[in-house]
Amino acid sequence: MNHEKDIPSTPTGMGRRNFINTAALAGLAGVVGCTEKSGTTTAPAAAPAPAASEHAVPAGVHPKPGELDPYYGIWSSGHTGDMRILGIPSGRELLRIPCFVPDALVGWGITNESKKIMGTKRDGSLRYTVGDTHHTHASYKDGNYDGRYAWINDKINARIARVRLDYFICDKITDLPNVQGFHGIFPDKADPVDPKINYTTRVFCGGEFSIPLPNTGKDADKPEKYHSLFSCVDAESMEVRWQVLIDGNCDLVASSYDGKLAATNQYNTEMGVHYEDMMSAERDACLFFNIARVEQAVKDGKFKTYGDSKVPVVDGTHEGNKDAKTALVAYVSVPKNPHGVNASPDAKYFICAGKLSPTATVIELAKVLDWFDGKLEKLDDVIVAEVEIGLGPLHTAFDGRGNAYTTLFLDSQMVKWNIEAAIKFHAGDKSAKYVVDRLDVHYQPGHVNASQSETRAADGKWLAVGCKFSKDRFLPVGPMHAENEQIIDISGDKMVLIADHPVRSEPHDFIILKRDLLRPKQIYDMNEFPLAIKDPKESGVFRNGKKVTVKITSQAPAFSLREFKLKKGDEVTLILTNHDKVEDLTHGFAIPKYNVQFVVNPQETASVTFIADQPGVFWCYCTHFCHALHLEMRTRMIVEA
Ligand code: K7E
Ligand code: CUA
Ligand code: CA
Repeated sequence: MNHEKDIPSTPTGMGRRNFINTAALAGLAGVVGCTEKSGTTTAPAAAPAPAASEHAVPAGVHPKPGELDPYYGIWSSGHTGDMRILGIPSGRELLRIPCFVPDALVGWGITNESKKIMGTKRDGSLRYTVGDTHHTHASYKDGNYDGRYAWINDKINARIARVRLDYFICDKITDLPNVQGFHGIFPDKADPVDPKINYTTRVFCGGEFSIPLPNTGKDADKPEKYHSLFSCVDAESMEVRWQVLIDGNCDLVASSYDGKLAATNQYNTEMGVHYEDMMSAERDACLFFNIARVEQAVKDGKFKTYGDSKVPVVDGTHEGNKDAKTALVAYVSVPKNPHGVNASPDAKYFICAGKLSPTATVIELAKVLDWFDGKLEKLDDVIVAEVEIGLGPLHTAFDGRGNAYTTLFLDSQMVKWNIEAAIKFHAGDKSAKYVVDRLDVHYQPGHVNASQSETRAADGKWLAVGCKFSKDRFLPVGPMHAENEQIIDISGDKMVLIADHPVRSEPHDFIILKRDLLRPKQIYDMNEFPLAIKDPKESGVFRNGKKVTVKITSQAPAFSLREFKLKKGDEVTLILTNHDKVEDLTHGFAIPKYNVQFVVNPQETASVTFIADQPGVFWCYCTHFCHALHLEMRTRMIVEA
């Protein structure tokens, strides 16, 4: 396996050969471990010398059969509109939670319950069948995840979905009024006023595309009418609490640990309509919202509304925020077209990744608060470092030991850099070596996150990198490739690439949290469902003119009704309650030719409504393998002509 002469060295000096050796060693580590344990002496002949790795590959990277991953990963899916749950570090995908887009496995978008969450038109059809999820974050308590909720954005239709992390289901979807291109999302971590509230009560949402407000089609050519809104959604009610009208646009969003500040990066301070215009200025901005002041302004009635929306909109424009002592928003100048903004786990800094500038900018939050209090004269002084890290910085993760890990899209690299050293360097100490390590990734990374990264409990064990291109890493499967998510061990000084995982396009953001922070429930509580059929004896066909209700229960391997009769033209609501109590004992319900398919998990109830427009005999069958008699688990729907 001597390919090194075909493989050019990368410009960084980190030879591809080195990389390949490290990866090969990682792949073989498990084998070596096993042979040692079992006492055999057959070491793999091709194993490179252990010296190729700076430190040992930790055990359990790929769990053995039956072993569990120590972390959950919560992933956005991109244009499939769902949320994905992974085990980390194995990268094994465990679940897809449909949110914005119908899902045939569970019947999302088919059942009445899911349609109600997704939203329907007058005729009962879904309002939208497409989505584009980018950013996902979970609720906090005391600066760490509390396992209640995760939220995820839909960029296309400006919707935010909440996922309950007890059942791993989407339970609410909210539209953001007057927003297009809803992109960044971040829950708050505390209340800025009430110190007793040390948990998430708000979710901040950035509107990326500026549109004429109100967007009636009359003002397309009036640039002064174009604005973006920064929105705050109530974590419990999921109602939009308020919005802030800003100049420029919103991209990514971050929140401070004390609850006092939220931020959004903006790449289009130029208010350009074409990309050349959007990159014409040398600097753009990172905006800081003073949350307590925004909420006070809303209380004081200092807001407008737009169009049909009743949501209060306060003024966050340059014009309305000139005086620091009353300003709701601070516009901090940062280099050209920034992308990610991330909060360091020591609660001190926000890091802005430069994207079109090869820099990272470190902003000290205490100084931002000083500026709002009139104690810091020049807003520019909130920047405590602006240092070169490489080409195309996009997102940053943290290890809890003072280091930041930023994706370099153009360099196809991860760069590990030390925040305090960068601050020293920026202050004039040119001997401060802030770049600690660089590692080639494959290829062109976008999002990155480390285990527990954006919490006070950042533990610096694993880094996942979402590489937008996989090229030669996997078997070719036609023009579109899987993306390559890479797992990197960051527990030592050097980053060590451990594994590649193909993922279906295209996840953006993700978080990695310790598995004991979630407390998943194994079966549903039947009382959560108003339509639950509590006793199988309540099953039957109940007619009210043309409206018919069919009540069925399931218990392996049978449905409670062996058949049910309908008349052509009936409007049928079929309710199914699963009476099995064993975890994972899910049943499906499919009606041929009626476009009906859904599942009911243990103790769950779901319903569907349809018109019995095709006469005949239809074998409704269980779609989910549940029992030795799974294939026999059927009921006859008889529609009389
Ligand atoms: Cu989070 Cu991809 Cu929407 Cu950056 S964005 S990569
Ligand atoms: Cu019930 Cu298969
Ligand atoms: Ca710009």
